[in-house]
Amino acid sequence: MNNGGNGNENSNKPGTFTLLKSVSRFKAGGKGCGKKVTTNNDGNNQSVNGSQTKQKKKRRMDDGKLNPKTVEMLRKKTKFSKDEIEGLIKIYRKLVSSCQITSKALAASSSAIAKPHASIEGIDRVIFRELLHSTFDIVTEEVIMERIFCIWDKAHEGLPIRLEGWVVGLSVFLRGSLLEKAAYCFRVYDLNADGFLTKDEMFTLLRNCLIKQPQDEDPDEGVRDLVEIILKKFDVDKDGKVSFEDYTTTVTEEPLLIEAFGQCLPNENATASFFTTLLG
Ligand SMILES: [Ca+2]
Ligand SMILES: [Ca+2]
Repeated sequence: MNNGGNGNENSNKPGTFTLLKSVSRFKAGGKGCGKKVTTNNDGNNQSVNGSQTKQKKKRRMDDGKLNPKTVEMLRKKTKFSKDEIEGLIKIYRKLVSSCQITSKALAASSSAIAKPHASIEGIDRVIFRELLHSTFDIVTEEVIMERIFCIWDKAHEGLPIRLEGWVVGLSVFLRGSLLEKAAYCFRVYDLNADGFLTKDEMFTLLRNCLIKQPQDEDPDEGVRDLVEIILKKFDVDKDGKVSFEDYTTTVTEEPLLIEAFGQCLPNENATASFFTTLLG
């Protein structure tokens, strides 16, 4: 006997996902949040102007105020301007509140996946991955998507992404030097985080990148060949695996190889339109 659950299953994705189509939607939600940080709808954002902060309640970030110290701390740690950081904090808050809505919706529709980290404030895996996909055009292997989420926030690996991790991660993702980006990509690819990319890991990462012909006797053969070719390219010290040094040496010589094991960085267009929206 099927009881009540049916209604939910038709719409198995919570409606909040449509919120994530693009960052402009987030911005649209808080019209006027852009640059002009004057008094607005809730009268919440004045603090950035400095003067009106009499009642310093030391509230947490999600109460609407942008703590100038936090903004300044993030500005020092990243390659973003003050305006950009303020915009990123606002997006963070929107994402976090989407996460809360989503976990409630999930809880209502299927109790199995429901409980994740409801108590930890941060951007959860579902929302983050949706953002990577829809805002940054990352179309990549499931395993890479998962790794990007897991390593994004160094201080909270695998947990919902906190504000600092969000902004610092984006700084590398969007504005990192070649070496910073290489360090990030390498962490993504190093599936077991032991400091080396092994043939097995490469195989997992590259497994689906060749189109398999139905008539192929051993469809994995092509992938194994590819792994050998790429290994040869990267394995500078010839020990059969790729260390971070091997990887950076190779990437420094040929920057295009930085994403040889799968896409984990945004392309230029996606980056440009993200900034346009951010400051728009
Ligand atoms: Ca490894
Ligand atoms: Ca090596």
